[in-house]
Amino acid sequence: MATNPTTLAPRAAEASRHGLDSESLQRDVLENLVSLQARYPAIATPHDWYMALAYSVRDRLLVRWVETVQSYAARDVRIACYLSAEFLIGPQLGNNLVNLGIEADAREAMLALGQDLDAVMALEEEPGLGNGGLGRLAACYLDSLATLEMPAIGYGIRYEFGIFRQAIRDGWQVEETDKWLQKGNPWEIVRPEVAYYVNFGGHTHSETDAEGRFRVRWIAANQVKGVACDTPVQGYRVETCNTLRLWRSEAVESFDLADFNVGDYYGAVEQKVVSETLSKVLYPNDEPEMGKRLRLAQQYFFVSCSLQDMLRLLQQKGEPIERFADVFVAQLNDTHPSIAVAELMRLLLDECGLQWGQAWDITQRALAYTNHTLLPEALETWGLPLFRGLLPRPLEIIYEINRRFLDEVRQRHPGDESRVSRMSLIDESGDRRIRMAHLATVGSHAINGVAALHSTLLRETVLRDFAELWPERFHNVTNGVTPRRFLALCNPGLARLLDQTVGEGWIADLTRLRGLEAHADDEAFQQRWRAIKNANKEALAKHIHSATGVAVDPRALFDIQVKRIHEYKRQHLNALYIVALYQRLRREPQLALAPRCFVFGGKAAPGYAMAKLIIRLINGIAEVVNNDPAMEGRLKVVFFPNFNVKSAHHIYPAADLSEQISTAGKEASGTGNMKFMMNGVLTIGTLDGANVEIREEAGAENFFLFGLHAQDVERLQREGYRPADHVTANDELREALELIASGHFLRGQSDVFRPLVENLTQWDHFLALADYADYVACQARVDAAWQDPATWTRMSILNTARSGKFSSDRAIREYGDRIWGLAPMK
Ligand code: TH1
Repeated sequence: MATNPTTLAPRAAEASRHGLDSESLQRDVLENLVSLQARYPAIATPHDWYMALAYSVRDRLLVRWVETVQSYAARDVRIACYLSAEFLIGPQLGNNLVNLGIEADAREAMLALGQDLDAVMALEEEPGLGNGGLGRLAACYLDSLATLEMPAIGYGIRYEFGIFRQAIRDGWQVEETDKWLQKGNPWEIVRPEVAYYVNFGGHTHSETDAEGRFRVRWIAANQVKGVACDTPVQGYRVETCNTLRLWRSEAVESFDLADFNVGDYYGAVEQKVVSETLSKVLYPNDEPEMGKRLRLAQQYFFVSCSLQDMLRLLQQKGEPIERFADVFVAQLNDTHPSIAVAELMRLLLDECGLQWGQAWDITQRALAYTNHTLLPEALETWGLPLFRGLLPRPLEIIYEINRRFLDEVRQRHPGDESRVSRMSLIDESGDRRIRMAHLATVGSHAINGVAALHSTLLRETVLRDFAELWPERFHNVTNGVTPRRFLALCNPGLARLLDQTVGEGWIADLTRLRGLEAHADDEAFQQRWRAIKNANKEALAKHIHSATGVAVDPRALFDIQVKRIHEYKRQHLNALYIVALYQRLRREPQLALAPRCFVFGGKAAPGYAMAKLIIRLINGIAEVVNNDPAMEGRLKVVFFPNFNVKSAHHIYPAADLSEQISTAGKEASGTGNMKFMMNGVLTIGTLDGANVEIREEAGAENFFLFGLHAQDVERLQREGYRPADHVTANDELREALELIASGHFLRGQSDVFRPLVENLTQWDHFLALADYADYVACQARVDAAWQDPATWTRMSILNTARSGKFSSDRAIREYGDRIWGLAPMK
């Protein structure tokens, strides 16, 4: 590195670098206990010990963090900015220990202080700043960006309340607020000096400035201040420590003052409350959009702060505005940050004084868009009155983008006005609405889907006209997950065996797991493999017992479906099968079926009645099955409450079978499917999302496939699907539906599950009944394979061995190569 006066002198850096050994950790923990928690060992609470250790670990990140930030400022690098309304980062302590390579030292240090590391780690509150897969993906990508030493910043919202806590009362989901910040957050560094103002409401005013140039001024009715709250993101065993920068909203002083001057004290305070509401709570909807004004305000708020921050960093680097897209590339995580297209244009035009052509060129080169869903109800649109009221200037810019874009379409396809209205950024069919996916597509140089099948369907359906116009802009980047958290951290037993078998290199290069294939048939190896799985199952059984009171037998087949509750994910298909099994076993107690324990976990959006009913049904089935002596040793059903990153750590490693049974064409990718695969779990699944590629990698013989293909689903729905035909044709299915409708699983109350059964028999939008028979047949193949431990274990080993593709490191390399023009610095 060239001499840079602002860089820490090597000696100063060395001095502030804390030792990574257990003695120095122990010393620092003790010191922090006193100096930060004001406690001494005899009276320290377990949480005090957690805080003292967390601060000691954080200190070890800080030098790397500061040096990383300095090197990005000083060097000629392109920085990837990942813009996302959600970062489901999960607990930080364990992950930082793994990535720093000091887990064993920390364990030793805590032991010397009379503390158990696992118990201390279990005390960390989960930062639940996301709903599900989309938010967790963003967090996995940050881990890989740092590990690959790629210059990157994550930008999002620092919600005061993350995803709600799910309690189960009388079988129903009850939402409780997530007070994750109550005891403080040791990983966060607030930077009051890094703050920006964001406009809302008011009107615009055109004027000619002193040099005779036309300029637009936005006279806002209201401003909100965004303050940077940073979290370090340490790469795995590297010096790079990147930044996750989340914006917290605050009231703007000057606006208060104006009100104070006219004596409106209460008005001023109210304004303050409104401003702080912006980053108060995460919207708990996964997939379907809400169309709420506050949600749009949140999106604009964090996007504007982030883009302003990038402009400031550009200036700090001494680069001219013309170089913006050479220094930054911003990835839009779904349409939630797609207002960036208009906001970057506004900043370049109104604040930096660029001409339209140049501003548009920079915007398109700087932005790229990832689509995560094709479900029509999840595609974001905003009604014009709402949008105009909140963001009058961005709306004008969107109109101008649209005018120019539609001119281009008309030139390419003269006279094709139906194409023009299909592609317009404004949907004029009903009340006029802005189509955010179109805005993101038009404003980006690259558009991608998240699995091969999804990217193909994206090009053929939702964005077909755009893919025809700009085929070269469309890509696929199949999702990935980090093997640090979802293997090394959560499955230490298996990690040790992998270290011994293929060497420690697998953690940073997951394709090395291929080396396991040679051991797949080795009996001694198989035995060790099974012993690890069994230990994980015993541990999960304990968690299940303490969370639900249900005792499960670790020797049973653990058949697990954990994910958000949604009709397209078809938890009810799984439930129907359990009811059918239950009836079979009652009729034929001698049936040679392997004992199974079905585990469900996942939250329903608070306003999604059918999803909540599915939760109630599962709990109803669990109550009946688990209390029926005839089912003892045969069947168990568990609904694990409040599925989140923390509980996921215990669940993935303990599963035998992973349920990935969405209607083909509906699940864009899935990422839980990958976490299960890495942990040696076999999949029963449809040809949907990344399942297709999982099966390709694992080998068809190591995957339990069933169900309609995406084209069949599309055709059936087009030609008219009649679910009742499947009921008539299948006695077992009919009886299962009747038993549910009778109230058998709700202490005789027959009205409660009626809507669910009627929905299935009349509409069945996600074709659960059409896939039912094949699902049941496939489950019989699962049962047969399970009854032969050598076969099962071989399949399990091969699944782990062939999971290399699903590392987020591979995905991030692809983004770097194909979309960002950014290579790992290593
Ligand atoms: C999910 C997709 O459903 C899932 O298939 C995919 O693996 C994951 O994203 C990551 O790519 C989505 N989550 C959301 C959340 C919201 C809106 C749309 C989607 S798509 C709020």
